[in-house]
Amino acid sequence: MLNEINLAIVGHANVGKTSLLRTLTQDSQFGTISDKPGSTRHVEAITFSLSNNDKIVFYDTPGLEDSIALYDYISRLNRDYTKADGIDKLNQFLSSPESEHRFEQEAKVIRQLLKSDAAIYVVDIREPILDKYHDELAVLAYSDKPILAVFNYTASSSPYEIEWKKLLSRIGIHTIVRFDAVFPSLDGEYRLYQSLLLLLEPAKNILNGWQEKIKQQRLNRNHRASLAIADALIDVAAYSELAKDNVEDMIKIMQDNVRKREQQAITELLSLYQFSIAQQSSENLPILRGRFESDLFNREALKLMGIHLSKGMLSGAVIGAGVDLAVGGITLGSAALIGATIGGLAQTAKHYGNRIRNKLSGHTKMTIDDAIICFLSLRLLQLKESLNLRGHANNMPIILAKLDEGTWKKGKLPKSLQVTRVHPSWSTIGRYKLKKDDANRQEVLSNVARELE
Ligand SMILES: Nc1nc2c(ncn2[C@@H]2O[C@H](COP(=O)(O)OP(=O)(O)OP(=O)(O)O)[C@@H](O)[C@H]2O)c(=O)[nH]1
Ligand SMILES: [Mg+2]
Repeated sequence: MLNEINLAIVGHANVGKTSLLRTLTQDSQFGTISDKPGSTRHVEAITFSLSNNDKIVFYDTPGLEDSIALYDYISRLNRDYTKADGIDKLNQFLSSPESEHRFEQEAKVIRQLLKSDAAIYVVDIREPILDKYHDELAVLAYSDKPILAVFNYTASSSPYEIEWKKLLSRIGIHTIVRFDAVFPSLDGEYRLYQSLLLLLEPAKNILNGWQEKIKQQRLNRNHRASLAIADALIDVAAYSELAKDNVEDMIKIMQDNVRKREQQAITELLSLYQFSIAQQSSENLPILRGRFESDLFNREALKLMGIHLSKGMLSGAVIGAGVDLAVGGITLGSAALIGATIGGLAQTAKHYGNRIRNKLSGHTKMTIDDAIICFLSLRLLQLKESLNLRGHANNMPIILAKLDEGTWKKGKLPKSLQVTRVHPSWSTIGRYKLKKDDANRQEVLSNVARELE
């Protein structure tokens, strides 16, 4: 049994080799990707250590460009030596002068291929079969290495797919997998490694170990993301300020603090999933430069998300003993308000502030409305779900996943979060110093995270 496998990713220029590696290694920072050929100039390795010292090493290689001339050149080398097999021909090529000049890039690929256990040949199936592909495959086949063909750009169908299969089969490549580097299907990765297993039976343990590692990485990341979201929700739910004379100013301060906390959670999620914030740069999409486009306190956005608004938030009026400062998304703690609520309260926060600010005692607690916290949780959950499904070669702006999160849409906090309301010291925002290691907070944190999953 092997305890290390080396896999070379090869193919024509600009077909998505580096993109494929980003997705397989779940690393959006790996290598250089661009829509122009020649992005990868050198062989670049990425190594993963598995348990029991097993290792899997992927090698990204420069794209093959001038394959017609290369094939021609190799065919003309040492024609007298008629018994030369494919590997001899490649070795002759590597010791020939042009391997350091005209075919310097191609030589890097072939050198790496000969040192590897197998190759993954990436095909852009939108391309018709051209002579250059024939020739490049003929050269690669000289290496006598097991080759798995990966059909990229399979998110939409291509009329050339059958032709590609025929061509590959004539070269002796019969193991083919459809795997879109940017929009991988859910089982794509599994099929890819199963196919690789067929070619590399001695590396079975390593490939299984690697698949298990990826699976664990996914689960672990999903869990850490849930904890990050739960942490933000607890911070916001436990957050309170005292209403004094300046109710409207206080609302603004509280809103701002909560917005900042949301931003912190977004940044944590993006970095946990190894996506860079700078990538999110397009206009008119929900996530804009790493932040949500619509404001957390925008009532229309809340409605669009389908959250049931509390009556207070709908009308901005008094409910029972509590008063919702509707537009602000802030609630006055109901207990504190007994005695302070009066009939005929105005409909808006502004009015509310004017009319009764003098009647509020200096100890009235202001907290963030349930509906806002539900909205926050839905936004962060959607982001998490999108990141869970997102290929690491995808450098387009994040489009939020659709969720069917009944509990949160009801606009009422689930039980696991309700308890935080009476623990202002559990919030990192506002008046109190957080007791980070508070065992009760930790317990609630895992409960909330579980509920999120
Ligand atoms: N939509 C879509 N775009 C892709 C896919 N694969 C790659 N791309 C895009 O195609 C372009 C080229 O991708 P790269 O990964 O740089 O290709 P490469 O084969 O490494 O290119 P070289 O290093 O120049 O040989 C980039 O703009 C990618 O975003 C895919 O499956 N779907
Ligand atoms: Mg590349």
